[in-house]
Amino acid sequence: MQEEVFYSVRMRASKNGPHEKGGKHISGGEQLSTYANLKHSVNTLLEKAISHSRGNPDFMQIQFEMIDKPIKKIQPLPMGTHEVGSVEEGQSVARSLLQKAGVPAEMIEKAYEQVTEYSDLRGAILFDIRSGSRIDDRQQKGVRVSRMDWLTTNFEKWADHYQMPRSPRVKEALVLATKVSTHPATVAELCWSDDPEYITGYVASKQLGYQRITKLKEYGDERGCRIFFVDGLSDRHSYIDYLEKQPLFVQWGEDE
Ligand code: WAQ
Ligand code: MG
Ligand code: MG
Ligand code: MG
Repeated sequence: MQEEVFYSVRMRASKNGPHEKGGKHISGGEQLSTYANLKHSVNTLLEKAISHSRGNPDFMQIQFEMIDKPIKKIQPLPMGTHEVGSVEEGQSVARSLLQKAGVPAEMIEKAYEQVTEYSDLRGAILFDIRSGSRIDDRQQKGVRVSRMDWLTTNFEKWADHYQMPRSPRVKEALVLATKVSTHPATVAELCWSDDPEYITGYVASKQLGYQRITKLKEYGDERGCRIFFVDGLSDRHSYIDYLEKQPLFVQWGEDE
């Protein structure tokens, strides 16, 4: 696989104009594809954008570019699921997991105070656990993690083994969480979807793994959240460069 040439394929879609002109974010997606598979990749992303629960986009862009670096392979984070009965219970589980991962309690509260302000980005925000402030300079865009994927056959083996749905959403979230948590400056991640029908979210970190929480918002709510809690970030630019540019495949087990 390492000798094969791969392409990064990215999609973003919005409504009421493009994102940079104030349009509402509908959907984004990123894949790694061989040349032979590009048509399929582009189609998958097109399909994702035009049949989205956040609405029909009136702007969409799909691009691909060849990757000129070796692609790293890493094991998926271990996974756990917390069944909760209410948003309040779910959010309290999330807070205690973040604390376990090493985010000080007062910094968790500071981040939550800012959550609604950042709920309609198409990327993630970087939150510094020392200063208690957002440290990326991406405003309404946020930082979009890219150049990562998980071969479908290997993901489906993982899903069957853990009795998880073979869902692209779970695959994409676990790929992203695995990539983000692998960087030593990442303390933890907090995420829930901006899709109105999807209420399960997670807290992830290198030591805790990927901890799913079955209810982090109410049905119908289009406010999502993606925060990377970071510490000791002397070089913010190389961190963002890792998130956006380091190509990486998640691979479970030993097999190809
Ligand atoms: N890089 C950075 N931020 C992203 C990316 C990305 N590649 N993709 C999405 N986001 C941000 C963006 O602000 C979205 O609005 C927000 O995250 C939510 O994205 O185990 O579906 O794709 O059952 O709607 C987690 C639980 C599901 C899955 C998360 O997020 C499971 C989800 P969505
Ligand atoms: Mg999306
Ligand atoms: Mg997604
Ligand atoms: Mg979404």
